[in-house]
Amino acid sequence: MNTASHLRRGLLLACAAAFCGLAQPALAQSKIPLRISSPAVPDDWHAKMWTVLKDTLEKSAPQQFDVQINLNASLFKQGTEPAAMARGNLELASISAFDFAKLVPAFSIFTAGYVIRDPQHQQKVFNGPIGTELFKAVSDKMDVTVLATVYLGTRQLNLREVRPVRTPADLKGVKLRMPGTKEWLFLGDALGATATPLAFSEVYLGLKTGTIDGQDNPLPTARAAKFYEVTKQLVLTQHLVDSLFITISNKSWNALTPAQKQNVTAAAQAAAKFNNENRIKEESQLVDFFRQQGLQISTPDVEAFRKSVQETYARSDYAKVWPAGLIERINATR
Ligand code: KDO
Repeated sequence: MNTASHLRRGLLLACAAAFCGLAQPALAQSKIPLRISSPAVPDDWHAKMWTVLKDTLEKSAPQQFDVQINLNASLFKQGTEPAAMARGNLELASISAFDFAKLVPAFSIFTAGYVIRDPQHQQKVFNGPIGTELFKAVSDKMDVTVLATVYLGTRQLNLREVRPVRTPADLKGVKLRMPGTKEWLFLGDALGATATPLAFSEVYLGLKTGTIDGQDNPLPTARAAKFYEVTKQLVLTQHLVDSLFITISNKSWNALTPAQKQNVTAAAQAAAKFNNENRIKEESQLVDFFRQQGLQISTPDVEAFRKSVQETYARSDYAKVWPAGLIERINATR
């Protein structure tokens, strides 16, 4: 090699190195951000599921996404996630039926107690034609796409002091904490209690200090958030088979390639599956755990609760906007 070609080669190598140097951060920057916000505590299954989503996506689409998991409502307050997504400040979240119902009134059917029977029924309803129709309305009105249905668990009552509870009348005057929207408060009142709004992150302290008399949540959440440390009774009302929906903003969704859409959907579904399987398994074991923690376990007259709650909803304005025949179709889904 003569001196000139030596020089040329050196120059080329130097340019390549410089290009690589520039290309490296550019590549990092070009990763698609997927910011997640959840009020869940880190030890709960629907918090851990986000790591499953992140890992699954990293395997199927290496280096393409920058998944950022924010728990404990550290990024956005509980219930404000849909607005953050609409503003373009958040890409992914697990949204509840209660938050969908604010803009898609038909969704309030799933905020009513004793509508969904169990986790299997829930998956069949949302993975079938009813889910397709309602998720389309959610996409049209809220500009977000639902990717998977998460079983949050079956909500039970959890009281600070022991009291006899057989029917809704026994909850008269009980300050039952509910998340702070009218749909949630309606459910608390329908149970016979005095619904009191409070953010999830404040419930432990509220129970400890007595600003509230009780809270309702699925057992795995009561375990993960350590509510058993500050309560004395569990009342197994089974009043709501609760759902969360892994949802992505349409702005982010529409910017993905078909392959990326497939990968993100598969990762969301893997996350939901991880949550659902673990939560169902844990739910079946937790009554014993709470008993060991010293809580009194009460089995109320669930039929009395069901009847009273269903009648309250049937009389309400919510039922007026439920599409004709929807409750029958939900009931007939097997
Ligand atoms: C709660 O605040 O009781 C609730 O269970 C409501 C759910 O919709 C969901 O926001 C959940 O909290 C959080 O994910 C914390 O577990």
